Amino acid sequence: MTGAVGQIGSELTLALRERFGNENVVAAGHRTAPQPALRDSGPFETVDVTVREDVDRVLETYAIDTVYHLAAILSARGEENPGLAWRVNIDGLVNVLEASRERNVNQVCIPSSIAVFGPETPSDCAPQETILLPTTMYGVTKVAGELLGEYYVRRYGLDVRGLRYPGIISSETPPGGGTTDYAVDIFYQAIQTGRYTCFVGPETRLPMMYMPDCIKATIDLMEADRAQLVHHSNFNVGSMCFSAAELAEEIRKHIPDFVCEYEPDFRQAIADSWPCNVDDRAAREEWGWEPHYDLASMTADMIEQLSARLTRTDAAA
Ligand code: AKB
Repeated sequence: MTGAVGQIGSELTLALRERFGNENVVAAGHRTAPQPALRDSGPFETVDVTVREDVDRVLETYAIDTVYHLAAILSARGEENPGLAWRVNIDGLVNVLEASRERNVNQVCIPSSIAVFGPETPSDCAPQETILLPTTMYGVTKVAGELLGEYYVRRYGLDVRGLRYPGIISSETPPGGGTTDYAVDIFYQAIQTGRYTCFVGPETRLPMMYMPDCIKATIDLMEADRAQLVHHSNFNVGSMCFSAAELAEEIRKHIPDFVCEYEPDFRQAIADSWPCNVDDRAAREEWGWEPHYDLASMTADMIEQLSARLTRTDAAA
């Protein structure tokens, strides 16, 4: 698991360790120190995916048969440093695909994102096959990543699979550097201070998914019968879709004095370039995708999980 210290990687690693045994899932992170639960439950390696020798060393040492390549620079950070986004998201991906091909790895999971879409894509129910003209470097690298995935399937027979993740909401590891991060930050701030200043406007409506559904989607796709797959590295997966104001309203059902203000910054333009929901019929038909959480059940669970760990620090506490 590259990117194992990140928002999705950290929880996916623990889910896979529970499924396949702690010693059988190697967590690989870059600079950030691993969380104790991750560090203490199984092997951990420091890996820079842009360094081919690092990738080779871990595949070789542990005789890896399946790679989950979660390491990536997300949309907002990618706009601050497009060169870094290209190096990590493309050079890193090519290193992982080449090392996997040469070492006869069975399967490679390469996540994509709703960031492949752009302003020309239909915003309501973005089709599986549609215009992919992203305006961010992150989106550019994700489109190229999907195409590389399909190329490795066709040219080398490598079993590459991937989903177009929407914004992922979770209570364990905070996200970093994404445009959809507001949908997680808002919960921390609502519980800790009762106030949040949102960096996109109240009407901003994006596709989102709760982490348990994200883990389920990823594992279900990886375990799907290969013969049933028409698509490989670019599945749309829908779950929920709400505006920032609707999220704040839902939180207010649990924290009635919660105040949300809006000060859009450069991330507004990125959010505006993405669709508000996606057509995921291919995922439903080819490998049985079905989400479990909606806005109400996700919000209730987030508040329960975070309230057990965080304390309110403001005067209203
Ligand atoms: C981001 O906001 O950049 C990511 C994504 C939608 O891929 N969460």
